[in-house]
Amino acid sequence: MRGKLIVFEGVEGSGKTTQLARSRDWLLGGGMRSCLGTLRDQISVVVTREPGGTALGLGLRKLLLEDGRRQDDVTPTPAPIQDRAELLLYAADRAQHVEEFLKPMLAKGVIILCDRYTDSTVAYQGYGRGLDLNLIQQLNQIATDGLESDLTLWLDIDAKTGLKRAQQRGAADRMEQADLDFHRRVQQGFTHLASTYPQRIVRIDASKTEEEVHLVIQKILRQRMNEWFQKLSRP
Ligand code: Z5A
Repeated sequence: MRGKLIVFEGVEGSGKTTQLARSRDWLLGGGMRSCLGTLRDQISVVVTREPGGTALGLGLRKLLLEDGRRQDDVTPTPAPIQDRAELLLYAADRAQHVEEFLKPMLAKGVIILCDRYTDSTVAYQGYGRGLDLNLIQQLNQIATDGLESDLTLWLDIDAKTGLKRAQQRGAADRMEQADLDFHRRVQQGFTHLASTYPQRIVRIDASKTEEEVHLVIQKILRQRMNEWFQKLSRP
């Protein structure tokens, strides 16, 4: 039996990471039993993310998202990462992640919860940075070797509220210093993707409380797991 790839997407501060962790805890803590019955014992759940789901990816994540300079660092300040270079680094991270982690896990029948995937590239590098959307689609195809998510949960929140939440949490990284217009374009990207791929992407109102959002996700996961595994769990 093939596993399933479930992706969490959204702008910064949408609550993806929080909800991914809660979904994992729920699935492992009894949610899977209620959906899968005895099949539960044969299916496991793993979490991963992009960028940074492999050792190579962790290095790329550092390059992409951290300034990485100590106070006593005397090396010259590196030039900013150019938009096309950024796009290719995300693609390299994904190609490695797909081959090293996602495909083998799916082949073992594992349920994968993944923090960001191809839609982030469309939203951030396409809508946010303004790079060619056809080019991004081709690059996503190359990086994934055609591997699409089975379900993408899009946590929809307006960019300003998301940024406020992310800023309250701690230090801003490279992306969070970009202006609000950028994040609004990213949000438009996710909106467009959700209307283009309604079978794959489910919109979730992420402006609600953490608990309310979690209950909505639980309901969707229960429904999908029943659809995916019902036949298998019948005696
Ligand atoms: N990126 C890209 O450009 N292209 C690509 O192809 C890919 C990625 C794959 C890293 O992503 C960056 O990479 C990202 C896009 C870019 N840009 N940035 N920066 P990341 O997922 O690792 O980091 P992030 O997007 O910045 O995620 P985040 O800031 O960790 O946000 P989040 O995961 O959506 O939210 P959270 O950490 O769960 O919650 C944020 C805070 O809000 C936290 O204090 C929570 O306690 C709080 N929170 C959560 N839910 C709620 C609710 N419901 N109400 C109130 N407060 C809440």
